[in-house]
Amino acid sequence: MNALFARYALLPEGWRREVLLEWDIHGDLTRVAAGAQAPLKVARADYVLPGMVNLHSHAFQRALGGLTERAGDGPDSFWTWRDLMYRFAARITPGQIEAIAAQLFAECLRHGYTSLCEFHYLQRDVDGRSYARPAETAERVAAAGQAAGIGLTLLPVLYSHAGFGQQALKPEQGRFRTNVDDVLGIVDALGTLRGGQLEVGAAPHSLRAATIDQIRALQDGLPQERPLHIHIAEQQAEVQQCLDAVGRRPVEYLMGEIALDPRWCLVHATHLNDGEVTALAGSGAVAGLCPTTEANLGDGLFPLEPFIAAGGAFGIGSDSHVSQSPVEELRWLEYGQRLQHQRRNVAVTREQRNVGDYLWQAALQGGARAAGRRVGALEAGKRADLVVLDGTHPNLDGVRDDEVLGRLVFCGNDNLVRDVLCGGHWVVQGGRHVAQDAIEQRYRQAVRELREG
Ligand code: NGQ
Ligand code: ZN
Repeated sequence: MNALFARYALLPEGWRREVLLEWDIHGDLTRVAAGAQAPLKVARADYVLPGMVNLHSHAFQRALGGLTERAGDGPDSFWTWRDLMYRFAARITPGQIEAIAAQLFAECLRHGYTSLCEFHYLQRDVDGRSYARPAETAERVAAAGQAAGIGLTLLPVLYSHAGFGQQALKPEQGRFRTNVDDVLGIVDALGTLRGGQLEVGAAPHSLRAATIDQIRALQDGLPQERPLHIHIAEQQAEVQQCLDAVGRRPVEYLMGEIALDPRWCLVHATHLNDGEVTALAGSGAVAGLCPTTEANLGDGLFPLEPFIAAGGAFGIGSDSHVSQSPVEELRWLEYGQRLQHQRRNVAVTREQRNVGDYLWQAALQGGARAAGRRVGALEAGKRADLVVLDGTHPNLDGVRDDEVLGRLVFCGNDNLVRDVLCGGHWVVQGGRHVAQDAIEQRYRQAVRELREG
């Protein structure tokens, strides 16, 4: 039977007791009733959360995680990391992309993500030529999504230049090269895959890699309501290059030229002045925050407190996948602010004083908007995406509903996710992904090939 009875469940209005959840064969929730009677023969759970949205991913980078942590001769930076990443991206095959992505998606599910937005730019063959099917590698990511059972938003990337002023691509960027027509062609080719578990948007890589005219053409050519993502203002050097090129800061420049709305997600948006904070928050666009990668790459800290005060929408992403856990992203998001301001309990509002509850709900709302899919809340009409926590773990033993997310986000390192339902299917049971053995085997094989090749 497609139902679950939760002692406590996090609904849009907050924690509720005795919640009966039902879903249909399409994977949509049909009924969410609090204060219900437990029907006979319906599975029971102690604590149930809506599955989290991972709004920013480059899946292939999962296999590079932890291998760039050795100092070079000069000072290491985002830009020296990027050279290592390019070298890694140069040889990877479509089959390896699929194997790595499936492993990543299974790990994400095991840690409580049920949706993921793939910012997909590795689209050409190793020699820079188009594959016979230009959507080849994107289709591989979609296949991996299906194998793991995660909900996907595929974002084929527009990548035409190496830097501001339409600089020619470097040879090592040859596999990323696309123009607006290429991207719209790939979006079109992926159209047949759209459905409950998959949406297709598009993403200009950055203001470095795409011009404003191209971004406008992409926005105009993409079907209405589809999500648009862009990397922006991640590094101080990028802000300076933008100022030098056009006399305006990246977010200021983008917002001055393109009408941003809730279909947009600005990934990182780390370096903002006060005016940009207010303007971005007011636009309804989502700030795509990736705290573990931003820390790993030495980006800086997002101005979270004024952005929340201005009513801004944000979500979390794991980007380069040094972490596959929403707990770690949310923990670092809050801890970065505490370290910076030398205060506690920063990510709250006047109405919501509970940091864990605020962060989980806010990241769900922003993440759902960025994904452009019916996700992010336990309510009828949304996807049946939920996480059952291990109520027998000592950290959750006897805790009240308003203590659950404090314990989950801010205490310990055990993975408290026991079971995960995604699109109406149980994809994680007892802490294991249902296809874990096969997915891991293919991943190990792919990594072995890459290391030996
Ligand atoms: C990326 N990653 O596209 O993988 C980027 C680095 C760039 C992050 N921004 C490359 N974390 O921005 O040029
Ligand atoms: Zn990125």
